[in-house]
Amino acid sequence: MTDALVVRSDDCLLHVPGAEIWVGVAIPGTEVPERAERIEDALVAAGHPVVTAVPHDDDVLLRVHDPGLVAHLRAVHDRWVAAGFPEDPGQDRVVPYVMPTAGMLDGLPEREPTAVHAAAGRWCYDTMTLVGAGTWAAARAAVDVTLTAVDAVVAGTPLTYALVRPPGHHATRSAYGGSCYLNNAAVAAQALRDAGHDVVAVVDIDAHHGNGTQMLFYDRSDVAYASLHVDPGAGWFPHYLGFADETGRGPGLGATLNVPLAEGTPDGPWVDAVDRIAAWVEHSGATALVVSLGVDAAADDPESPLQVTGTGYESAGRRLAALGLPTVAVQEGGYHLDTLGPLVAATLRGLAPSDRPRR
Ligand code: SP5
Ligand code: ZN
Repeated sequence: MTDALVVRSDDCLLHVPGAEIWVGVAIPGTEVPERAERIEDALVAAGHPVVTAVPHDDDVLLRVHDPGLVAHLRAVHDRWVAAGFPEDPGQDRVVPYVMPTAGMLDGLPEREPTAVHAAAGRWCYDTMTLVGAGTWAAARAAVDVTLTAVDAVVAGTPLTYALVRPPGHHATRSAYGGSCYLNNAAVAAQALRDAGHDVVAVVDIDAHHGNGTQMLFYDRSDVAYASLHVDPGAGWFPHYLGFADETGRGPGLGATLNVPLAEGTPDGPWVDAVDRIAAWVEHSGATALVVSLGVDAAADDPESPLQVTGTGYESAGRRLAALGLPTVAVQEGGYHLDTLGPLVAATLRGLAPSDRPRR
């Protein structure tokens, strides 16, 4: 049995969300550094080989994201501090207050506000995703972890796992949100394309729809995106995207698949949805696979109403492993600290190459 190669970085611990502003109220952040520590502990205990990320330049990152978003994230906390916001009004993290929605601008260009309290809303779409002192370093380190995991797969390792945080699948080309700043899975897909894979599939098993990844590739036929997730129409983040009738656009028509699931969905129908997605990927022509591996569909998870168990996650891994594709798994959500490590381990067990049929 070939265990997944785990790639990690100490710098991924530097982002401390502190709080999320939800319906105007500050609640404790859920996407905490201890998540990564718990996952690493579980994977070390399971015997996975572990390596530390190697620095990579901004090349792939700047083709996935608007350079303006990248520049903003790099600088905005320093600007916030320089403007005195930690002392007055007493907020040490960047929080938006005006976001220039399409309804506000009505087609006029988005300007770049000089005032940082205005600029804070220019590149984000929610109030849940605060920027603190270590946010940029952690998000950028997650990209290095992801690209190191891609490199290993390109060099012939069949399965690698990028142990990253903050997660990425809600980050769009030009906006962060949903606890995500830079889209790690999209970076992986683009890097695999650049390495010569003509079609790459991204399968997103996080409990939430990966709206960022979907829209980054919505017009493209070379990256196929499929997701199963709790029905956004039932009141779950990201609310506005992830519906079954979103199937791609223009040249990308047919290269997006959404399987929204009812609240309370347990292992049986959840794994059936993974099966349906695996069959779709098989017909996509993909020669490499990125798995957006969120474990927040778990029964104990506080952030979703799905009821998946470790057995379900291992089965999902096995179904995807049967595709026989070189695979980069990238960590997304998962917030129940006592179970998320074992859930990731179970998924990687299922994904392990020894479980793949010989062809
Ligand atoms: C990567 C990932 O899993 N992001 C998911 C972010 C979803 N956050 C939405 C939070 C909605 C409000 N939750 C507060 C519950 C208060 N009881
Ligand atoms: Zn999630």
